[in-house]
Amino acid sequence: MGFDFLNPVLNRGFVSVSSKELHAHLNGSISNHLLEHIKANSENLNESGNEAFLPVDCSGVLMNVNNHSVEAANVCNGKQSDTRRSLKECWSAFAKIHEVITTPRALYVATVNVIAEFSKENVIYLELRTGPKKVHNIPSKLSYVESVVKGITDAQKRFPILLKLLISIDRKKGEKDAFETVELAATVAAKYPEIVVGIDVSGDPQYGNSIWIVNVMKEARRRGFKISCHLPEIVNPDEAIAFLEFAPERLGHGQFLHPMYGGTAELWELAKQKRIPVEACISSNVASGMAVSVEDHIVKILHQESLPYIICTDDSGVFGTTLSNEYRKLLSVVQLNFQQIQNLCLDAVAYSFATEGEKEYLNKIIQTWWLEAD
Ligand code: 6MZ
Repeated sequence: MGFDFLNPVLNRGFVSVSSKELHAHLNGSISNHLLEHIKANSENLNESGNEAFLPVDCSGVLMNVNNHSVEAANVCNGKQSDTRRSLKECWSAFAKIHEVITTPRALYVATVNVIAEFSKENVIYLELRTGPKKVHNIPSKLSYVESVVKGITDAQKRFPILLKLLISIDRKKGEKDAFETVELAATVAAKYPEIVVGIDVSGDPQYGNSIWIVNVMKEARRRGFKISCHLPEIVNPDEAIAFLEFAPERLGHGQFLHPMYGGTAELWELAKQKRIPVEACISSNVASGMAVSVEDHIVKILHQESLPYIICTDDSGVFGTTLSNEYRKLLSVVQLNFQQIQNLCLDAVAYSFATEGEKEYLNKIIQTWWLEAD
């Protein structure tokens, strides 16, 4: 695969430290601004030839690292402010978004613009994840995924960003639906092997017991998928142990791994032994009450214990955040020097679901940037 499409990034002269996003739910990443646009234009969006890309104003988001200052304005298309929502309120926020994204065109427009927003923030590698839905005018789950893939393919041509898709299993929908989702993912991956690379296990953690989820993950792995699995967002050490024993490639959240936050000593020992990279979503976890404050977020302990983690947004639209903002929060509780920030960026590449060739290239870009910035 050629990487010429990333050249414009090299010429920007500025670099965001937050250049890779590995945990972003598509619908949860839709900003208010974008959702309002789609709502207001729902009729027109069905017309072909309608301009799908909205102008994205991310002024101030780029970080100037030439003077080693790591600051970013927290402004990106309606994502100005951190939004607090209880976990329960999160699910109704997703439901409200799902009520708007009800046509293949709306889904396509949402996909390209979510990507545009990440790209404008200098994200050069993005793994989006989404759960296939058959709703209103989206006739099948296959057509849902195909609209997303079309959005990804078109955005890939337009923006200097390498894109992958993870298909989400919604645990609330149960075992049968989960196995069907893996089957669907395999069908789409056969057609778009460079894009559809993984399975995400997410959804409301109050539903479903762990055993069937482990079996579904086994099947996904057998089919050749990489797996990112949300650890329960409620205290549930038994389930977390079952997930860690299975050892997905990455874990979502992980606040309750440590005994200080509700985990057991056994669970924490297992986490240290397995060393599975944790997708740390600081704003999301604080907003939804999983972590009391940024100071109390598990990422601080992961860092102290030299355990692997990646900084991610989760649902940048729903929680009103950006990836730069997440890095800024990390830096407010963890002392990192210039080299350590670069290492975090390189770690994110290592833990990504990109191919070895793509990882090599992304690493080269990052090293060139930081060399020039140093
Ligand atoms: C668990 C989450 C989540 O798939 O419609 N989702 N699942 N924990 C979270 N932390 C807050 N954030 C998002 O994106 C929205 C869906 O992703 C999952 C939920 O199932 C939510 O409905 P898509 O693109």
